Amino acid sequence: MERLQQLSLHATASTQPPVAPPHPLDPLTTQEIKATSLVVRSHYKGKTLVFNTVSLREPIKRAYYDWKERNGPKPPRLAYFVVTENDHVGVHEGVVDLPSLTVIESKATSGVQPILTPSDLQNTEDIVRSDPRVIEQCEISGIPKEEMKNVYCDAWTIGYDERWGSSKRLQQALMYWRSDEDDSHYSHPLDFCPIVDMTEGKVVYIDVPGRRRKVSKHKHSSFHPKHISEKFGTSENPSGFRDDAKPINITQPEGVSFAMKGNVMNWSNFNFHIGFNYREGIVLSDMNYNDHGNVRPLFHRISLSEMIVPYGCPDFPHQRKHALDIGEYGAGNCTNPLALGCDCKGVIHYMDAHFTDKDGEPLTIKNAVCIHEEDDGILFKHSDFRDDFQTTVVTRGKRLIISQIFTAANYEYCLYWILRQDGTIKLEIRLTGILNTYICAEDEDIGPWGTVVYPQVNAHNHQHIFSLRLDPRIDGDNNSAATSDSISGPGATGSPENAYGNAFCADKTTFKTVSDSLTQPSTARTWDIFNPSKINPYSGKPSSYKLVSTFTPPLLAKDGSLVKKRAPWAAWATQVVPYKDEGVGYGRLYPSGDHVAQWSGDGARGMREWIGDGKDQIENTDILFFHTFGITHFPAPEDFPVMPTEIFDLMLRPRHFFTENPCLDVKPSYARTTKEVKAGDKGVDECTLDVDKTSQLAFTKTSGSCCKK
Ligand code: ABN
Ligand code: CU
Repeated sequence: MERLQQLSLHATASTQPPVAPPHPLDPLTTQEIKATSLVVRSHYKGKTLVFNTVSLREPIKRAYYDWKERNGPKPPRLAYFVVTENDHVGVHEGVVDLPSLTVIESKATSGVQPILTPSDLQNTEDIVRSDPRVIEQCEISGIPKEEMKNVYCDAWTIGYDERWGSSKRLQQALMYWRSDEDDSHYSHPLDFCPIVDMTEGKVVYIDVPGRRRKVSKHKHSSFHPKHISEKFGTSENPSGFRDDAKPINITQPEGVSFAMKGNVMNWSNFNFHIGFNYREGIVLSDMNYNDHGNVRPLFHRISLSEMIVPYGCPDFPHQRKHALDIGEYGAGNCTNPLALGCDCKGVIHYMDAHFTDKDGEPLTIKNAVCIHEEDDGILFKHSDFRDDFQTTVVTRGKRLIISQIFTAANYEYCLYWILRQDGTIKLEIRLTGILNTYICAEDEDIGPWGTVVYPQVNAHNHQHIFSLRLDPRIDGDNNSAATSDSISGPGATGSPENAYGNAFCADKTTFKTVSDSLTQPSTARTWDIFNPSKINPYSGKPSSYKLVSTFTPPLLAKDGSLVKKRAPWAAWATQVVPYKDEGVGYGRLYPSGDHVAQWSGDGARGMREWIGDGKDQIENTDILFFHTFGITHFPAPEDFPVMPTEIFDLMLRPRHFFTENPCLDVKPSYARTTKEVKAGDKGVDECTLDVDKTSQLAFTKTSGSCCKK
């Protein structure tokens, strides 16, 4: 308490506002976080506060472009905060104006709880281990009380449990046992689930199943090098690792071909701002493409706005396992520091991420965002068969990758935002880490709801479903969206309109209202986001970005389920709503609501509110395009004890945006015209010019020469 008083005295004494970073979308600096918490402390003087969130309140879109494009003033520098107070359950949130060091908005919201931070999850194990009723349950499971130090739990938000609703700030503790500190505990789940009141710091209930299962006596299944050595090591090869580990090194002798001015990236005609926040993690904003001097807007903002991992076991209390990892924990809060040479290879630029700790002190994750380039294979190529393919052009591409990795207790999500030189924007997700597991008895029939991935380990079926939020600005603020279906031509084979039966075309249906935009995927479906006022002079079609996304599983939870109530957006592949400056992050950011933890799913929040009666007009106006994608995961033994990365992706491709291949101006690696071939001229040859000094033949000593002479 003494420390708190000291800090609040400091708050009133501090008159100097922190220096703002250069760009209005730059995340808060550590000084700004500290200044915010001092102001907040003095605002709530006398209260015992726990800091939960201090993050940039981004400027509203109009204010941003007034500054950026219309010579207007710099938008106000604002910090958004959430604190909890011991005598009030719910969310205390507000906004601090940093230049004046004043709280300009504050409110208390009940019916929900704030996002859980890593620090909220760190004490739970100690609380659980020392609770006498948990010790008793461990004894029933076959773990004597002297062994409590070997009992572990993954602390999850309770999601929503109607026995308590949102009246207390609760966690469910998914229980496990290790025989040794270095074990992976996921091969030894326990069968009961304590509920912990975070404010009281105590266990309030324990869910105990009807059928008891003793902890498994099988050896732990782990994956660290010492366990691999124990498992596979031989006297000739004690490590047990495969003997094929020749290094693959990446060389970029001249460094990178991107430039960063603060957080603003310039790369191969793309220009955009890279932001990062506690919740969405990486945010790409104000993205433009320089089309031979004409700077054309693409997207105002791109981010992952929510996700849900619903599990499919119908038995109580497994219905509670449906983590909304972005809204309940934060892809930013859970982000990893990345290591050069392992997480990221090549020439890397890193960005740190700054959050608040529970005392309002800045907390920094070093190297949270990795920015680098990779060779991207062939960008385009054509050879002429007339001279045995000697007339040729082959141009290699490179790609820019902005990535982060976050840990959601058991799983790792590796997020790669990838730009290609043809204007394509890709998102690739690599899912790794460990399955969430539950115990099964040796003789148990677990039914169709999971897979036995190791003796006595049941991994329940589940889905990993994301919401991609796009705030498009394709050639301007007013955009439309449409489905684009590949369809066979009308009429039967032999009919006048399709005499040979081979006809097919793209059938585009523009969304007029929000209801029209609530679409489902089909095998032949893509979606277009376009500017109806900007027509391509060649194709006569509007300037577009096409969303190509094939990892689009149906939401398997039914109407009335907690999952569908709390993540209504997950039931549609797309939802397009008008942009509005409203909500915690201005501009309809979070489709499961501003505060997700312990939301019952009732009432109109987030996407349900934005859809409303579905009648809002969304044609040729400022729209937000949400896309649901992901995978359904039926676990298998190959996913255990740690899962090899499972990859899923989507892309946004320019279509009718350019008047020709936009990367013709990328220099080829090798090109010869027919005349050059006839005259024996070299043409463009980056191979024999010894530019590529590192390529070589695998089984001879000859180096260079990738190309036929
Ligand atoms: N998957 C649930 C979760 C995420 C982050 C931290 C704890 C639990
Ligand atoms: Cu999974």
